[in-house]
Amino acid sequence: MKGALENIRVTAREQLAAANDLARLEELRVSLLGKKGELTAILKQMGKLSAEERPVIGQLANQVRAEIEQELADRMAELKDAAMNAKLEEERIDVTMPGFKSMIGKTHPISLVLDEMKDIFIGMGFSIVAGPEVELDEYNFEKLNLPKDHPARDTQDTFYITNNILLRTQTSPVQVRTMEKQAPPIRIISPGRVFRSDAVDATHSPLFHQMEGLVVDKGVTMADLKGTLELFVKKLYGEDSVVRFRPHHFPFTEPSAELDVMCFNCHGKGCRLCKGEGWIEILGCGMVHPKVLRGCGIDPDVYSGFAFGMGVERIVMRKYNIDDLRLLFENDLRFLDQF
Ligand code: 2NM
Repeated sequence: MKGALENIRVTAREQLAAANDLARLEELRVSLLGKKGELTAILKQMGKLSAEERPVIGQLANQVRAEIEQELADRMAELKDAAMNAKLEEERIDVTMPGFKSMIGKTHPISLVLDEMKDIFIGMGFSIVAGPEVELDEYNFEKLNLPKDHPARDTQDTFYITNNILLRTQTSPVQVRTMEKQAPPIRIISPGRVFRSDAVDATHSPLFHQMEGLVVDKGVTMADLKGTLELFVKKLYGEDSVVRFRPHHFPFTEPSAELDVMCFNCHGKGCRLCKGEGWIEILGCGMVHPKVLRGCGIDPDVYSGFAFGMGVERIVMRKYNIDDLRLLFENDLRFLDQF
């Protein structure tokens, strides 16, 4: 029995040294130390030994077992080390190689300006409201005091889907829907995409962005309109901006006006930027027409309101000195990467 144990000790050592991978090591562990292994088989026969022999053989068996376990662990560590070294060698990195430039996304300039504009109105207590881009004629025109025969409805400008379904040409239908749903006080802005059947050129696109706003409450006056919009322009273009309100006409507001800001380039003298005007038009606005309020279920004898609307792209182009609208829609990364 002693001989058998010595034999196991020697052959185990040889086998372990020859094992070249972890699978083979596991095989050896089972065959050497497992329940059906050689060592166990010997220990099972211990009962046959005499009382003097038993502790001697038992001690030797334990020693052999401990040795095999140790050698198994050592060999396993060696193999893992070797595997790691091989992996490191294989994955060796040449730190002198030129790197790859990672492309990091940017916020689109239209979104940058929209975010800035939204923040200004949120700061004044406005909420942001969205609405459908596919609209009913009723909401896009009829309820805004633009009856079927109105010249401003020129069919050439509108993408009709059916006789009474169209792509919204302005975000005003969002204001109409809000007035119908919500009792005053109302203080909202509606930024979003609008659609007009225009040929693409440096200043026209069939899809562009608008931001409109609406305030309805008891006792809202033209003074509220002027104060709110002047504050907006000063936040957007700087505290030293000079604005003027110029009479205008919209079917959905009465009275109506356009807001101009004094040209920041020539300070009113007239230059290329303002096309010799000295002033740059920023937005349209006015007191919501009583017919529009009534049509939305709001009593114009109790409530009044002001509304405004502006094109976002024109503000973006002025802010970043972009002379061709198409640059904003082509998504050329060389252009977009500059913002
Ligand atoms: C503008 C100019 C003036 C406007 C009016 C309304 C509504 F629904 F309240 F009647 N929404 N937006 C409005 C007024 C829009 O855009 C140049």
